[in-house]
Amino acid sequence: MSNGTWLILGPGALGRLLAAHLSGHVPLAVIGRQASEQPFMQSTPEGGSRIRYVPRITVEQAPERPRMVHLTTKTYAANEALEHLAQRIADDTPIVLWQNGFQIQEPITRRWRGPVLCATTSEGAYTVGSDSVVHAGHGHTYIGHLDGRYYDLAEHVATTLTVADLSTEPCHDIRRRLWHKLAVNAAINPLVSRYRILNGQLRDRPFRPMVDAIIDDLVTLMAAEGIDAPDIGWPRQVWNVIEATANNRASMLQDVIAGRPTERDAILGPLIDAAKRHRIDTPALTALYQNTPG
Ligand code: KPL
Repeated sequence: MSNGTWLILGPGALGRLLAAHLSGHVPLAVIGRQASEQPFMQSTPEGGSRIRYVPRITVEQAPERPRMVHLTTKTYAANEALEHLAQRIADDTPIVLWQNGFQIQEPITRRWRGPVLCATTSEGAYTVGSDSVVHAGHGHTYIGHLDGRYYDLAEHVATTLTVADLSTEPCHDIRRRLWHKLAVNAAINPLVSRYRILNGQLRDRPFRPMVDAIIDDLVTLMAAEGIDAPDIGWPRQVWNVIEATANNRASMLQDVIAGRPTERDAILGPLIDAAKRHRIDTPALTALYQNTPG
């Protein structure tokens, strides 16, 4: 495996989606628990499919000087995965964090010696078996540094991803965009995973008032945290996403069904912490946290 390679750490849905798209555009390898010769298969729900040969390696086989690392594990696995890889690669290697929520972005940005970019995406994808990914819905990705630094690098990554057919934009306000996604996820994911329903069912009783109560808490918290509301306001932002993803089985519901840990702490944790910091009472969010498996 040569230096200059783009490494994707975490062969879940997002990692496979990136690998399938970037293949042929940049030197690439996917790091997982086991090396494999098997190609990745990418398909769409309509039935189109393509096969991509991307080297699949273990951490031990990683080159010492990769061009960059895309960390695509779930939040709860991110620190351990990065620490393991850090023993192998140069400590100024650029990293792109693709995790939901706002739990690990700040600490990794502060402690890693090289540039750390954060990405937030609305691409929809899910895995099938150990080698396939279904690209369920086209979305858009934003990428940037928490303090607005390394814009050239963000531009380079965004251009490469866009050429590889994953529409991406560099931005100076990734912090705000991460909080926006976190807020929307907080209003949808814990409820649908608790009641095992599709996103669109939140529009019906008895769920609709539950979503509205969460939005009320989010409005107060976001204002206290200094996060600008979306142009269309919080309620419309949340309900628009529910409408647009009505037939989705949200990622947290997929985790619960598969018996995996959930992203509860990554999504609700920063909100509960902010509520404590600002001494704000958030009954709907607190109950949500207590009723969501970790
Ligand atoms: O991002 C999502 C997720 O499933 O994690 C939403 C927006 C809720 C779509 O399902």
